[in-house]
Amino acid sequence: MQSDFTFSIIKPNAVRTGKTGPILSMINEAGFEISAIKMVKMTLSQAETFYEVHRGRPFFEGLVEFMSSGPVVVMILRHENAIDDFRKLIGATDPAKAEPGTIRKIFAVSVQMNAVHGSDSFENAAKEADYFFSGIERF
Ligand code: IDP
Ligand code: MG
Repeated sequence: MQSDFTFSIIKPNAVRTGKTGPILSMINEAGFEISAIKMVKMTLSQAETFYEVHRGRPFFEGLVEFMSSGPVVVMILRHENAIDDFRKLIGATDPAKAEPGTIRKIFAVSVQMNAVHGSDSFENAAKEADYFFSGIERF
């Protein structure tokens, strides 16, 4: 489905190693407009809620532990066809399979620590944006 916004997270590994600026710069150069942004540190239980759809998968526990291990940058990004275009900009989940020049290819250190999250559908983008941002925090 077409959508004019998506939701993204710069994951703890990337924030911790000083990649926030370079990643924001790539997002900016690709033409996405930041319509909400802040830094948060999720509790384990908040990360579990965010990744609820993956509960039961073999990687779930490691993932939520990782995502609550340090601050992340959460944002709402505007662009025509935002969801698909942003997934193209970040590349495949597994950085080994990501296209050259994608954010994950450049900044991921493993499948788990793959630098960024991008919503996979309009419904999830709306839900994820609402999970982190109140009305007065988005423009
Ligand atoms: P996506 O982030 O590309 O949408 P999902 O399948 O939704 O990928 O998985 C959510 C996140 O869970 C991934 O971004 C990655 O951090 C982690 N993950 C997915 N599959 C694996 C795996 O096989 N091993 C370790 N972590 C994984
Ligand atoms: Mg996903």
